Amino acid sequence: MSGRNVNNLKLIIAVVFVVSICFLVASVFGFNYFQGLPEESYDDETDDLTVIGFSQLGSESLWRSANSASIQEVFQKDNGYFLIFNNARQKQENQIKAIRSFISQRVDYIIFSPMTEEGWDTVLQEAKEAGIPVIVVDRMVAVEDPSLYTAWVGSNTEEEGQKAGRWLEQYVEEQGYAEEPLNIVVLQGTLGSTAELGRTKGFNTVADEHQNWNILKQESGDFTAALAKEVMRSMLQQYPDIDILVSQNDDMTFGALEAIEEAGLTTGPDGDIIVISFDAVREALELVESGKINLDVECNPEQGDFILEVIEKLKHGETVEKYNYVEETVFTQENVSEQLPDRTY
Ligand code: GYE
Repeated sequence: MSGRNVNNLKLIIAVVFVVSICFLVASVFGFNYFQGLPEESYDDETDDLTVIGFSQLGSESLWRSANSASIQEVFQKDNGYFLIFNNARQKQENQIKAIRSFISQRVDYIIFSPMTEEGWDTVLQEAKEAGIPVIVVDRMVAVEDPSLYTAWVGSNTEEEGQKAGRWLEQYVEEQGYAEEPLNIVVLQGTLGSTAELGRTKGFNTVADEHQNWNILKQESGDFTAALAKEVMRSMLQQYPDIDILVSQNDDMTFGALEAIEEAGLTTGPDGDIIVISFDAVREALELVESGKINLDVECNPEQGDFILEVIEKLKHGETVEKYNYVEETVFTQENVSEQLPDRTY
């Protein structure tokens, strides 16, 4: 054998050795990390605990962070639970992967907040066949067979959209320009998500009753401040005469307000543009109080206790309601100050 071949052979042996060590380490610590599966796993210690796999769709908004925190807070070890949390980072394929890994880990319950409504039939069928109850939270799934999930906990987003429309109706009436042409732009959330579909439908139902409400444009800002700022900027260039902005979440409102200010315009009860927002997180409520946002339609992210109640009932063999709506209200300058001291998110 030539010296060169001997060196190549040594190199190959070294590579095989290093790769084997990696696999050994992987098998000791579990393959999850290497497969991009949930960061946390569980073992024999969890024998007495109820194991929950929770697939959260992402972390696009303040609302979402509050929602994750609310669920993480209730499913704790001292409460009898072990929670495997997976953040899908805004990708449905990651959610499907996470749910499959929960099934293969044989969790007791699966909780998941679906990114958009379509495309869940197959994976939910797999969960059903494995005998694992699924609790859908926040957004809905559009599946052919509703028995693919046990219960749903969330907000009535269509009603939220309607509340926005009814408030606007009353407000323009009080201001004395109910009969004048009103130019409206809408920043929509992630297209195809329940929050976008519901809020769009609910608001449009009211808008359709008014011939003088001109919806100039509806465009998605994907529930994020950054994209909404860009979209708002181009809407302002395209339509110099916007009277009303309907922004389907607070984060998009923050971005849009920056674009509006940069265009030299003002917002709120004393401003150029009426602003309607959704979610009612603390930072946005402060802007309601200071007069930059006219109306914030509340969407309650604190779903943890409701989900706990559903799972506790299921654990005790009780029947549960299929659809569970959380309570919500609306905020304007008139009532916001009472709420602010108690707002934790
Ligand atoms: O309004 C928004 C979030 O699905 C209700 O998703 C939820 C929405 C919420 O990113 O801020």
